[in-house]
Amino acid sequence: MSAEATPAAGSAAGPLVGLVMGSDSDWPVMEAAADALAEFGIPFEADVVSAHRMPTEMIRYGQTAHERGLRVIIAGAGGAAHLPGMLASVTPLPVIGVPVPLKTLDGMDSLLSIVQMPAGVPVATVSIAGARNAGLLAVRMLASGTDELAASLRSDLLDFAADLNAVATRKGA
Ligand code: RP5
Repeated sequence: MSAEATPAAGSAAGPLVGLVMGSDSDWPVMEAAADALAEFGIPFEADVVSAHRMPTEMIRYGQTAHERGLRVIIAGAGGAAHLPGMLASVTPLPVIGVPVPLKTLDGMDSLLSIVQMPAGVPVATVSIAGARNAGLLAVRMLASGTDELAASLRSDLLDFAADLNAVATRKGA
C-alpha cells in the first residue's frame, strides 16, 4: 500500500506526516490516524515499511524522512513491534508509536515492544489501537511551531476541544 493524502485546500505543501505500518493488515487500525490528520487538513503519506521484512528500506525511510519535509512520523506495528523504535533510532523527528493488536495476546505484546524504549531513543506511545490519538498528537506537535500553520492549527484545536466539551456536557445532562 502506498498513498498520499491530498494537501489541504490552497496548500502546495508536500506531506508533513509519515504514516507507516509494518503490514497492510495494520491499516484497519491505522486508518483512524489518517482520518484525524485529514480532519485538520494535514498532508500526509501512508506506506508499509516493515522493520523485519524490508529493513533496508525501513532504515532509509527513517534516515531521509526529515530531508523530505516530514515533521512527524506515526508508526504502527503489531506483535514484535520494532518499527517505531527502529525509526526513532535513525531519525531526528518525533515518532509516535501505535501498538496494533493481533489475534493473540490482545496487543499487550505490541504495546510492550513499543513502549519499553531505552533512554535516549524516545517513542511517544499511544494506547493499544490508539491510532486516532496518534493522529491528533501529530496535529498538536505541528501546532507547537511558530509558523502560520501552527497558529492556525492551535485555533482549530481549541475549537475541537470546545466541541468535545460540548459533547461531554450534553452526555452529562
Ligand atoms: C507486524 O506483523 C505488522 O505490523 C503486523 O501487525 C504483523 C502481522 O503482519 P502480517 O503477517 O499480517 O503481514 O510486523
